[in-house]
Amino acid sequence: MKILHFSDTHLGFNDLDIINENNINQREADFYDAFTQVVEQIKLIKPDYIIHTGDLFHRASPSNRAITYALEKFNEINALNIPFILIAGNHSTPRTNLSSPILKIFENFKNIYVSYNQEYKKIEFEDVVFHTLPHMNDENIACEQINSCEANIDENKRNIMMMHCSVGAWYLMSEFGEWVYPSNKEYIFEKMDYVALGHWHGFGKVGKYENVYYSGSVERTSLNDKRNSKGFIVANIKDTLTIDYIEINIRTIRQKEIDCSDLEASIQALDTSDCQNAIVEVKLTNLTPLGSIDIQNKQIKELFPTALSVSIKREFKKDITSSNIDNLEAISLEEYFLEHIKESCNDLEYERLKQKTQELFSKYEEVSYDTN
Ligand SMILES: [Mn+2]
Repeated sequence: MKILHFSDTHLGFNDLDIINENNINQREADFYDAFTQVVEQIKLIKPDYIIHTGDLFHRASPSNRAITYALEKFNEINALNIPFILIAGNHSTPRTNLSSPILKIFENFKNIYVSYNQEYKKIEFEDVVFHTLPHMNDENIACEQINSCEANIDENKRNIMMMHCSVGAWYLMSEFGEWVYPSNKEYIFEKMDYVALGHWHGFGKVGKYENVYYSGSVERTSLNDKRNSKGFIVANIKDTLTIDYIEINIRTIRQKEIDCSDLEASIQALDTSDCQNAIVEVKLTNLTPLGSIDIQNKQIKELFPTALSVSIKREFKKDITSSNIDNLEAISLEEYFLEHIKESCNDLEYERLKQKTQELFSKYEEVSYDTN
């Protein structure tokens, strides 16, 4: 039995304020592209079942575009005649009982089975039972629901558990309303053929369990997520379980460093060949306060003309204590300017210009004082 497991597709997510040629936020389009790649792979792999372990949409009330896109793709999946089972994650679960869960829109598709009611739901086929535990806002209710799950294990069929949670404290995402699976219930995992997890955005096996996996997200919802590998799982359940992780192509993120103690050499040595269309993060290191003023972000960005975006972080020299940075604030524009001409001319010329500068600056101060 071949089960294709993917998760955390976060349709509708957007970031970076970059609009593409179709007038769509480029990062939002990246998420649609990642989802499309999985659907194309589903058509090739033709698994027996498809499962999605939550956070289909980024928000509980997605945009029209995200909903329209999802309906188009779900139509394609539905036409394959492969059962597709989905559970709600924390992002697609309303926080109050007043709003209607978005996954309800898939109720009328013939081959799509959704679980979103904050309770255990058994989805059963001839040879397999999917024990679905969607995101639950209330931990006490969640415990009872886990008990129902255990009570429904069918010895004569394959048993697959589907959840959107952190197993232990290791897989928390620092988000609102995360559900931590109680560790005293982990023994249930051993009674399952496969435990499919969502919520954690990296692919991986959970602890000592050979049958418990996060498929990871299909794109990064935060630039703190530096993973360049995203994809999905094909779980083959025969006498033993085999797990194949299949990568998709996603927007790359690159981290570069420019050592400002020798700016020119460092720029010269910079390899930008892997930055095409990438999200680039540049760290300027060994900066001095005055040196930092001289380096403009624009100048650094121009080093990566083919990147999608460039963000710059400035890191000051380690031996410069905060008091030196305080000094920077204390340096007036006048002093800074004088320092600059001192570097560029001889002493005699400096004295002459110094006088002139001080004259001009005092005049400027008078003017700005008057306008106040
Ligand atoms: Mn997620």
